[in-house]
Amino acid sequence: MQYIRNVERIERLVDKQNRWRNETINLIASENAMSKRAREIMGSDFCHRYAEGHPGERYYQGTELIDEIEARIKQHLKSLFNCKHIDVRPISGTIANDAVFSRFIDCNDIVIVNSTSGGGHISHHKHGSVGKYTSNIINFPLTEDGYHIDVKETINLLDKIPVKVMIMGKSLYLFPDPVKELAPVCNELGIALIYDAAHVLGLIAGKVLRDPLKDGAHILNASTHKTFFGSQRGVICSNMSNSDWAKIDKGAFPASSSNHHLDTLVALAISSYEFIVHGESYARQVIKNARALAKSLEKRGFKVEAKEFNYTETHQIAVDVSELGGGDEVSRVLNDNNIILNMNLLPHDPLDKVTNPSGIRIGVQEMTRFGMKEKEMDIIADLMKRCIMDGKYIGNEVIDFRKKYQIVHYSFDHDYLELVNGKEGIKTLSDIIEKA
Ligand code: DSN
Repeated sequence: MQYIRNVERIERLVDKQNRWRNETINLIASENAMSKRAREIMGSDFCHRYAEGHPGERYYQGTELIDEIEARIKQHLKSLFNCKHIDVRPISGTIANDAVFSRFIDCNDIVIVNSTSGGGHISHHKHGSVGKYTSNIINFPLTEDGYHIDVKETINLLDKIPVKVMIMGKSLYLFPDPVKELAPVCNELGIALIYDAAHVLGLIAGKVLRDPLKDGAHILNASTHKTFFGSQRGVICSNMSNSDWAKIDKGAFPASSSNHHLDTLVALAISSYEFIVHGESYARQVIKNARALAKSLEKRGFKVEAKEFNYTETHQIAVDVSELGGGDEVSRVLNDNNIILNMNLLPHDPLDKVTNPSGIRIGVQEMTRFGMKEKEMDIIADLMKRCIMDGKYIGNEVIDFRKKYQIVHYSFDHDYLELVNGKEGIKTLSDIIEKA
């Protein structure tokens, strides 16, 4: 009986999470929400199954149906991401990174990356994936503002130091890295240029950011659930020769995973078709919302970073809250008021401030997907101001506000709603689902 009580406790916690997160304003920059249609397909029989290898060349029987799904999604994502090769098997962005790094970085190779306070992802550093292969990791020189790679200084550095691999892309990601400017230098010096587009895959595919592969990156890795609004997985894309790609193929399987979690692959397929239909208008709204939120926060007295560059070219903005208690305190207070985001090192922070950095990082992609626009960004800025600057409890206001934004837009759920809007007997999402 004791175990039944434990099971019930787990079920209650999951139920509480489902209800609570539907009542919050989620501004975590690395997350997003899937449509009901994509989410509900998870938990199918595929969640029990294995399918090592490639469609049509598996090591198991019983894979005919996943073969068709995987082959279809690869074909459509190749045209969406405009690439010759794609691997959809990595089960996360970090696994995608590891699949590639394990093939391109040899012991003692010199690798150049974005520093931690410059926004670099943990997998690019000594305690993450890169650190498994080499300890020779150097940082890109940054311009004075801290949000851009200094191209001239980087070229000087590359002239002096025999770098083998360049890793661009980052987690605090306000502006894209300069692929077009540095790719010719990499080609001349034989440096492999890997672009980690985990945060911005949806903005690249949505055509609001330049395409790093088109600009000369040799490989693009990404996760599929940040600005791209799929299930939690990873992808690797490239236009390299078949023989170079064969190395990466082995990096994905068997070097970094065996089975590749087929139930989330099926959900990714649904989300990808939603992206193919709606991705460009979604991506445009994400950028408008990020800039609108930056301006609204600035107007209310927050120190929003990178004002001189119009704040951002992505889904993210960064705010210096060092005079408001620091990133740790501000993010906790907001959490207690149902606004969820994370503390973040800012480029000029020393590394020992990692547990209470100067900044908070804000991403607008999930709230955009729930149908919010510039007007709603202004309301969010006002809630944040009253909470952090005036010390008011605004948690219940957040719950009331969020009640109006429950349908995932840029999705087939929303298309269906539009289609039946006003039809007799259909008033709520449940009515629609029942009648569908
Ligand atoms: N650490 C995550 C982020 O929030 O950017 C990505 O893995």
